[in-house]
Amino acid sequence: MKERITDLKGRIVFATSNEGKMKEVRMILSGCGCEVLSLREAGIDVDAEENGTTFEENAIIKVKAIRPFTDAVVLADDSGLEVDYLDKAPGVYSARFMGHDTSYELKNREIIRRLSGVEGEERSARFVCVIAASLPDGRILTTRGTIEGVIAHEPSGTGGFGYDPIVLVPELGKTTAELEAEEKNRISHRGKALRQMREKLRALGYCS
Ligand code: ITT
Repeated sequence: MKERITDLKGRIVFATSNEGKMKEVRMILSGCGCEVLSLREAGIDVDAEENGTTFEENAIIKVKAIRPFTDAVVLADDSGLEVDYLDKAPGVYSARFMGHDTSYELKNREIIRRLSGVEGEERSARFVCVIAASLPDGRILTTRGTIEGVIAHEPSGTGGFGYDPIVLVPELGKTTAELEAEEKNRISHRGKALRQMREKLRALGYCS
């Protein structure tokens, strides 16, 4: 087993290899009084098998896989897109939908295609994010955030990542890929779940 890294006090290791997530996480946690390290920055190279059937299970799998390698607080995000008309698919399989290496241009087109002829409220969908924390004392915490939307008829926007170009927020008349990064983080599933987790960590004295 790899050596335990013990000099990570005042630090949070965020267990993701998704650059888009990591960028948002850094913004949402900015000013929290902890240095936020990606796995690469923490020198940890572990890829957990996400074989859970819920966002909660997978987020916990990710933090548990990293716990043996550090004394820092470990956070992970398991997230995805639920499309109601598709029985909440791709859901926990969002990253693997049509294969990990398939471009999001194709994945997004395919979701739009599967909804052809479907109109109005029947196009409802949401992004879900569960943040798990593994604390140095062994406790596990989770928080959950969602943002409701509808699947757009055409992809639009270049911000964010993944399915952002096809998730239209009706109140704003924009997809989440058309929002400024700050605006997306203010209303997003990830912003909501991570701010709740920050509150919990603050109450326990792990960050400010
Ligand atoms: P890690 O497990 O390393 O964190 P991952 O991308 O495999 O990276 P998930 O298993 O949690 O992470 O899959 C999340 C997928 O859900 C992500 O790859 C996108 O396809 C989608 N997704 C989640 N949040 C999103 C967002 O804010 N905007 C667009 N797509 C999002």
